[in-house]
Amino acid sequence: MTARNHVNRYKMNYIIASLLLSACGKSETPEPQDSQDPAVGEEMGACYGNQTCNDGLSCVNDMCVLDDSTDSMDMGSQDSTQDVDDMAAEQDAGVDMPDADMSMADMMMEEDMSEPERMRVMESEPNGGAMLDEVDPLNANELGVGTIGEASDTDVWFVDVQPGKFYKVNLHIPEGSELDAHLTILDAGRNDKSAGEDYVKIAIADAPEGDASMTFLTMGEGGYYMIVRDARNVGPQMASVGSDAHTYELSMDELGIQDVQGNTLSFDRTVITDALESAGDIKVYPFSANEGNELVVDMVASSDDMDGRLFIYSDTEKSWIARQDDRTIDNVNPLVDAPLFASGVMWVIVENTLPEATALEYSIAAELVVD
Ligand SMILES: [Ca+2]
Ligand SMILES: [Ca+2]
Ligand SMILES: [Ca+2]
Repeated sequence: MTARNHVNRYKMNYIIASLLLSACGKSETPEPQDSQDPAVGEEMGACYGNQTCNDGLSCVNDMCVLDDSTDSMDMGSQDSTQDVDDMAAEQDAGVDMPDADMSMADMMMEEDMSEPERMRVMESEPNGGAMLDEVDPLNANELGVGTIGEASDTDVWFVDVQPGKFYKVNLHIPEGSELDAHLTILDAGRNDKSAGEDYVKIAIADAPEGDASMTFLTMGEGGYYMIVRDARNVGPQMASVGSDAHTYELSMDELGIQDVQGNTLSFDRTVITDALESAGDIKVYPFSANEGNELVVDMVASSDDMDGRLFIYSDTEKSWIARQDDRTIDNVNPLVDAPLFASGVMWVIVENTLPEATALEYSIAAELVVD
């Protein structure tokens, strides 16, 4: 290994270590509040102002009810009545049969057929992210297949994506795999800065032997790294886990904004409640504004289980123009209070930075001062 290799590997490990610290940091928050009856957008709750509900629900007579058309999401074979075009296109695009010249071909046929079929891309080690040639490229319609082969193994995949798109990334643990899923997504370096200085988010297994998944908004240029590790190899104890049996499959699907849109936010300081559906989920609140307008967004988690983070994304700038994580050293709830330096369509993005969080309700209020 070359000296530069060492340096770069050190750098990546440093990035991983520091982002881990930031993600597992402070957790003091205001007193927990009890949640009320079904919130707007939830099952049996009222519809949003635009007559929509949360995923899996339909707005009927201004009440959100279970939508049986969501079954179609499981299979790519159905002509849906109101399915998202993007989703259908994504699934069509994924129906590429790989060449049958691999020994994996037979295994593929025995895989869970409820997943849309994708081109399988096998990792090529070392794939440790230390240099460009140690990163495996992955496209949105492909399935990255790899193994945490030894305790020191870190697998880094690179996705080159356009800004302003929502992706759900899934680190799938195949049946029989011994991997304890741990997934990190970070920017691959932008604006002459190191990887991970702009954006980092971590997801862990959603259940014992479960997958790790998260949704994120692509911002800026340069693409993203997706880092796969075994959770037992992460953290201070740095256990030594890895073998041919620590297998995984990594995929990403583009979502439409309707898949991630939150309850209606009125930008007049009205406090609304909302919730992320999982620790790695995001919620998006669209609005329009002009340069020089003053934006305030105040988000408070309902319990200290959740640690919120805010981004203000500008469609004009194709990147975030304001962000906030912890409002004070003792309060991890984010508060954006800033003049905007862009005009046009923008999104307030709510995220959670604690991958183990399960209570994901929060209140949010915003104000746009046009003066
Ligand atoms: Ca590997
Ligand atoms: Ca590797
Ligand atoms: Ca925070």
